[in-house]
Amino acid sequence: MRNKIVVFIIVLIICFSVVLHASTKIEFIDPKGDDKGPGVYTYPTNPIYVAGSFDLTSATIEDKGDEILFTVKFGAPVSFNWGDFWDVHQIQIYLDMGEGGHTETIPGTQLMVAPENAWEKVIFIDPHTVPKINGEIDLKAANLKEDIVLPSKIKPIGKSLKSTVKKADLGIEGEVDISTWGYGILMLSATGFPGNWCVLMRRVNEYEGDHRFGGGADGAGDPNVVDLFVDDADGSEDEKQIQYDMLSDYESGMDPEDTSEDKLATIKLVYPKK
Ligand SMILES: [Ca+2]
Ligand SMILES: [Ca+2]
Ligand SMILES: [Ca+2]
Repeated sequence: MRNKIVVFIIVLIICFSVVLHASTKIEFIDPKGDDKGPGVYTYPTNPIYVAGSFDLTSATIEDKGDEILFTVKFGAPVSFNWGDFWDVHQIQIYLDMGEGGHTETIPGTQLMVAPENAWEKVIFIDPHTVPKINGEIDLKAANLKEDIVLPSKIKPIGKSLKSTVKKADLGIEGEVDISTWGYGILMLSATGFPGNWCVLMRRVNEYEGDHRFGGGADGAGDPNVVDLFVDDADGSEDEKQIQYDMLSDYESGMDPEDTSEDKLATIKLVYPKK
């Protein structure tokens, strides 16, 4: 009888810890209508860039045991006209998982991360094939290659992209508390014909074009990021201005191949626990 009670208690503890473990879920919210980078970016004019496509609305990060599920939502449904897997979105999720890390971002993003938020891994969510993505990383971001992580599975559905990432691919062994990490979730646009130094992201120019965002610079100093989560990521209206201020603090020359006059903007990541 006593043994049965002990077994019962052990089973209870296991069930309870599984429930606790599976319940680690983080939610971020972003205000609507701030899909204009530093406040002045405009969409490309081609109708494939549907209004709201790049407007982040929310994100959840769920600990699923051996995997982490990242769900990023935005203001218009994903479309499937020309991309290998979907059309226009590229999402990068920078993770500050501990001391130290990188402050530069994937080439072509044209941002820095604040040193106190330096990142260990970035999840790269892009509609091109894995060989194409890896080829671009080898060519343009070899120094970051081991810290750029591709999801094991991506599901484009409705107004969202759901990406499954193996913990092993993040270098994690054993227990981890994902609510202690910092998150930099950026919305860009993907292109199969990027600039020489850009890893598959679409560039922002001074004036918008068929497939170019407008409101930035023709040089390389302006961030090619249309929206991101900032501050507490609770979706309050003041987060729009915080984003605009962060992303507008750049200087750019006129020549995209000459970066000597450029000063990149610096972003801060979002932390669930403060
Ligand atoms: Ca938004
Ligand atoms: Ca770090
Ligand atoms: Ca935002």
